[in-house]
Amino acid sequence: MGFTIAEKIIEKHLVKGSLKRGSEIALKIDQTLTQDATGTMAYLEFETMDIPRVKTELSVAYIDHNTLQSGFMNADDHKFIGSMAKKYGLYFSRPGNGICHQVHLERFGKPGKTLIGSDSHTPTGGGIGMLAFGAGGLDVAVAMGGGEYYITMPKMYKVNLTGKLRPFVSAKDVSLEILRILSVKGGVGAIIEWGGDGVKTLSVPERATITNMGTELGATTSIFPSDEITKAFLKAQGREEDYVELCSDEDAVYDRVIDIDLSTLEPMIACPHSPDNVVKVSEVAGTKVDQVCIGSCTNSSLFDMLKVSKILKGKVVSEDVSLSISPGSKQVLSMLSELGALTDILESGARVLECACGPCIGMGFSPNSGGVSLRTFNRNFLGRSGTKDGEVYLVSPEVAAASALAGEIINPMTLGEMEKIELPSEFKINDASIVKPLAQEEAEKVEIIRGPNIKEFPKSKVLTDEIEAELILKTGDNITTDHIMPAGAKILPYRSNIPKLAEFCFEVVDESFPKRALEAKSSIIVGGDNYGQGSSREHAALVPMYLGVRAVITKSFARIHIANLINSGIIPLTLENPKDYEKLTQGDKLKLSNIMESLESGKMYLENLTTNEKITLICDYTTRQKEILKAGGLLSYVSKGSKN
Ligand code: MIC
Ligand code: SF4
Repeated sequence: MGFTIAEKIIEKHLVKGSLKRGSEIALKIDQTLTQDATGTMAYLEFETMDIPRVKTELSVAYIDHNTLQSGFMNADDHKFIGSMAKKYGLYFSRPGNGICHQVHLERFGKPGKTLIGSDSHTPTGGGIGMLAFGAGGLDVAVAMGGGEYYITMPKMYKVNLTGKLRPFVSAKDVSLEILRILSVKGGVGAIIEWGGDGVKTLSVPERATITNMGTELGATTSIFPSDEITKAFLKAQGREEDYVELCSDEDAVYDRVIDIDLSTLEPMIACPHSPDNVVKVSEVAGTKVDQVCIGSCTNSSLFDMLKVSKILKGKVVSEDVSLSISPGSKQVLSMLSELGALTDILESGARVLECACGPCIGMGFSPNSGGVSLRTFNRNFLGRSGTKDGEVYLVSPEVAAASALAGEIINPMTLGEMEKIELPSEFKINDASIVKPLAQEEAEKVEIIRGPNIKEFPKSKVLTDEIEAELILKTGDNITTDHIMPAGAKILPYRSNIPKLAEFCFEVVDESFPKRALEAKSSIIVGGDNYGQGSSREHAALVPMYLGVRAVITKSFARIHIANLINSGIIPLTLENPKDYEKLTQGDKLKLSNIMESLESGKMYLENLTTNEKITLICDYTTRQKEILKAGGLLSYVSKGSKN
């Protein structure tokens, strides 16, 4: 039996387990990345492991999320992370250098290598044939210390591309089309490999847009072959020596194959408030627009920005629209400037923001009340923009730029000719904003800078054999980590201050949650399907743990979130019969008993003390996960000296 691309990389990095799909495997990790919103916590966790220097081939700490410095908090975190990078042998990408995924692709990613990052869009690296996973900060900290990364060996899906995209149709439309087909949970438990003849028509930035948004499918990761196009990209980045060819075997076995003919696609749009709420742009054309935002790790490459500048050139943005442009990296911005495209963008009346996540994570540029915002981003979850009643749509750069000019949603295919964009054969390389790791001797002398916003890591409780607790919150399906632990300019500065952050937990769902949870002391949350989808933020587990949540019971979980719950010592349980969801009401008194024995048997019984009903729950964990839960979380498990 032949191998898929992912299986080839997994085989080379396998430390434990086998390629049997559905079984637990441990992988050696070559590279790690962190960003600042998850990084502070990841480095606090790394510190407790007492390891003098990172053991990976390469680890990079990026500052790209919390760049609005309104108050000392974010600046404190930047200093902390910078000093950690110096002390422990990491590269440090300074604020302004760009979004982690874009910069990593340009300067560090290598085909055939493994990468984990404390950000769910780390699979962007799959655009150049990396096997790249989003993970919780603690998993990244463990990998920096040389520990393996544990996942369930995924199923393998293949998307077979044929044809070629027409002008004004772009990679983003491919991502939206696959979301329309599969939905936000259609990729759970799978690696999505993109293949077929159509792949040869897609540049690296286009491939990276597609692997980036594979995260929205819930996929474990996404990957493209590494071919001549990858080689040309690496050469243009002055890194031709990093190229290796990678393709799947003819007889590789896939669990599912989906065909997409690129030539038949047309511009697509994800309507509020979910990335899979996809229709054709032509179906909502004419909708008035208040704001347009172009950028984010999905669509901020030079290729995207050049397309935008061509559409804007010589025209003026509608007077009713505010247009923001955030180039993905310093390299992109300075090349736009050299090529004169920045002038075309500025002359159109666009507001150029710094090279960072910005509006994508609610770091400024929130829309007006009830405003319609068209964004080239990857997520449009309720409230994520910072305006609770904002109507956020996800589109390609072409749709965004054309609609910004028109003041309403338009299908750019109606614009006529699109000038062809060629990617340069050489990118402008200037790594001045990347601080290199210090030699060991120098590194040892570095003092860690810790501002007052950096609080101690919260301690989890050792697991008890019985938990009696209140059902403190019952939610519906597809609850995102943005619901559980919202982000945005007001809240993100407290990512290293769990007690303060806790005040905002579930803010968009139920403002009274933090107070009620603290009063209850011990509580249980009940959720529907795909609970915890979206980001990798471990804060969505750490904060509930701090507030006394002992277990979360759902119909199903998203991959990274379930790992984060276990790492935080919260028991994730699934209903054996999803209909039992109806037997649970917020406020019920619940009891879990014989927990230790149940962990072994894989089934746990829940008594609803309020209704006297009994419900069967599944707790089908690996031996390692059981040990982590018993220890009260990964940190206690690791510090107990257990092997990882
Ligand atoms: C996001 O897009 O939601 C984030 C902000 O990048 C998160 C990480 C975080 O919450 O810090 C992600 O995608 O993992
Ligand atoms: Fe940053 Fe947005 Fe990408 Fe998250 S999705 S890494 S916030 S640009």
